[in-house]
Amino acid sequence: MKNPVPRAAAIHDLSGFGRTSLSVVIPILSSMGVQPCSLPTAVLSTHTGGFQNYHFVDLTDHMQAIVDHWKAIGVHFDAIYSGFLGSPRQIDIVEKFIHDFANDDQLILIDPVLGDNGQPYSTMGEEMISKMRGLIRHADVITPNFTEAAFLLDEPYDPSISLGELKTWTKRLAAQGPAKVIITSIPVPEGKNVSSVLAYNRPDNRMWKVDCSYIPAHYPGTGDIFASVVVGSLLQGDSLPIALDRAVQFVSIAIRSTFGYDFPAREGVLLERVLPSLNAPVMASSYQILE
Ligand code: PXL
Repeated sequence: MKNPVPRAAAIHDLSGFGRTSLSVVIPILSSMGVQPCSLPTAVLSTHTGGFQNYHFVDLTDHMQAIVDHWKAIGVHFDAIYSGFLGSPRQIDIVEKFIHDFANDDQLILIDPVLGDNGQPYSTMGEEMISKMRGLIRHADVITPNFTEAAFLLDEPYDPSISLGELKTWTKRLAAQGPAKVIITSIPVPEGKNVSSVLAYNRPDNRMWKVDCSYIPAHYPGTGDIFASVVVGSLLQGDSLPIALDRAVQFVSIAIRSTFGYDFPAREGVLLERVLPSLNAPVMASSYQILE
């Protein structure tokens, strides 16, 4: 039986304070008319970016039991969406999840969270990077940032990379399995305060780029927000360049709505202020066609 609204398995941690992971994934998917089903990887008092002494409960040992129950009651997913994973064993569980719940006409988006600004996150060693290379083979869509794309391809992190070289990166990543590759946070050396996002669709060999004006503030969770909007948009039937546009515009408006306030960036963007804009029709589009 077809689900009355699209249903997505959301495999992320739950950080209670600070707007990252399930705390942003659930409201965004719900706002976009997608039912989120959480498979939590861990529960934390706060996310790890900018907070000390957070309490962390690893749920790795409980994940398979949750999955087994879902299997027993015959849950059908229209999408499988994973983000921050805490250990190589969790990557194995996600891989098995995809194998067990795969069906035709399903969206599998893997956000290969590994690092940023040329550096791996503290929990991401060589083994995590190598296991993530295996996991993305099972995805339809991946959303690495520029740093993660370099790690996945075993390329040096070079912010002065040319657009031509980046285009080959998207194709090399797509050759590993995913039909759609979106690389975010690409530095634009000649443009001050801009970064860009590149998307490639392997089946028809087309590529798009969106430039974003950069605000000098870093808010944790914007990668999770970006990927969640892409999931919602694709499940609504949008094309890849429109999904890209909607995700870039939503992250930009969320950051701009937040920047004027004087409060700690570690608390994340003021998602509650901008969430209703996800229900607005697509009014403006800024993607450029590259190929
Ligand atoms: O993707 C952001 C994120 C997710 N989960 C945890 C984090 C962060 C960012 O800091 O710490 C636990």
